[in-house]
Parts: sequence; structure tokens; C-alpha cells
Amino acid sequence: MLKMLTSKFSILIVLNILILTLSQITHDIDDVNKIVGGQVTDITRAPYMVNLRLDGKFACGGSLISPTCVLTAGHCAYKVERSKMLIQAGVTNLTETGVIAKVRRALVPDAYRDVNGAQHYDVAILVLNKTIEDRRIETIPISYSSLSTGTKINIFGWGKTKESSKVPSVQLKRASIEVISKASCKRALSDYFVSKTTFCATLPGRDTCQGDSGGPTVYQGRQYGIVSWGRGCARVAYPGVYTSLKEVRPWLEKTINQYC
Ligand code: 4AZ
Repeated sequence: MLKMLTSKFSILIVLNILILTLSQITHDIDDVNKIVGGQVTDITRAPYMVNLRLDGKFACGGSLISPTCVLTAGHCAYKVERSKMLIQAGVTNLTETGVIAKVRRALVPDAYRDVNGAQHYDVAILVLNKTIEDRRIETIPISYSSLSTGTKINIFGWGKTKESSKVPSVQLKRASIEVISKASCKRALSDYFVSKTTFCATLPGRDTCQGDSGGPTVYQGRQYGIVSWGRGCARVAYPGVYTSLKEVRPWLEKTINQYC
């Protein structure tokens, strides 16, 4: 009888170890698949990174380009009442408080268009109701240069960690992807309008996803693009599409000079 009990015990112990090991493995796999293929990061690695809340709910990414101005995607701000908008800066996790600002002005260019989900001139400036001054928060300089094919750029965001997910990521993520030629991007997205105001970037298994829109694409500490659109997330055949700051320069410079 005692023997039977001890053998039952050892089976239970072995089962327990098995379950613990399995859950550790699935947890590890999950950690690898954040921002779709990226890794969790910290706001200290992107201290200019902000998120846009609509009616208090996380909606988009953005970047602080001056103490009073946030750069984001046009489709994040288009036809949205500015009284419903809040900007949150200085957080790694969406559950933190950080620094919150209201939006005094939401500026979207007249040229902005949604063409069946594809975006044209997808840029916006949100003018804040206060100056953001905090030792943990920094602004990011804009570059109006073009990026050569093959350049590795960083994307940041709290967007979904896989296409089928229903919720954003609580923690900020980063991934590195490669700029591809406009010709190959147009070939891959031939059913869509790939606007002159965009560039495309991808790497297998890595991509931006819903909620990453408006966030910056960064190369050597400067912002070159804005997360704009794509067909699904990290699908093998489809690159991500980014607003090219170089191509929206006329509107961006004029707006920054006037309001920021
Ligand atoms: C979005 O809905 C979104 N894979 C942004 C980027 C991409 C897909 C969706 C690109 O905000």
C-alpha cells in the first residue's frame, strides 16, 4: 500500500514538472513573438515614444518632435474630435500613468486620403495644451533624407503581437526591419494604391500591426517614417507601408514652423 502511494506520488511529481516545463516553453515562445517578431523594450530606449488615447482607450503610436507637438499618422487623427484625444508620454507599460496631455489642435493635411485601406499623405501633427518637460522624456529629430534599400530601421509600438490578437501589447515593443525597393513593394501590394508618399519595409516574421500606426520608424536616432498601413500583419508576401517624411516635407515643415 505504501509503495502504491509513493509511486502515485512520483507520477504526480513527474507530471507537475512536465506541466511547469511546458508552460515555461510556451511562455518563452510568446515572448519572442512581440510587436510581431520583435522584442519587449523600455521607454528609455525610445524616450520620444508616446501613445494616443481616444476616449481613454489606447489607439495609436506617435512621437514627440518638440515639447508641444506629437507626430502621428493622419488616419489616427482624421475626423476625430480633439476633445476625445489624450497623449500619454514616458511609459513602458500602458498600465502606467506617465505624463498626460490634452490636444489643443489636431492638424491633418488636406491631401490626406484613405484609398480602400491604403493611405496617402498619412501624417498628422497634434499640438498639446502644455509643454512636456520631464527628465525621462525626449524629442526625436526628423530626417527628410531618403533611406536606401536594405537599410535596417527600428519600429516601436504597443500594437498587437499577432494579427489574430484582439488586444494591444501592454509593454512597448521594438523590431528591426529592412527597407525594400518601391518597385518590389508595388509588386507585392499590386491590388493596392502604394502612394508616392510612402516607403516599404519588412523582414520575415516581423512587422507592425494594428495599434502601431502613427509610431516612428527610426534610423540612427532620427525619424524617417510613420507606421501607416499593410495587408494583415507579418504575412509572408506583404511588406509594411510607412509614410515617408521626405515625401510629406512641404506640409510638415510648414505646419511645424507655424504651430510647434
Ligand atoms: C494598423 O491597423 C496597421 N503590417 C498598421 C500597420 C500594419 C498593419 C495594420 C502593417 O494600424
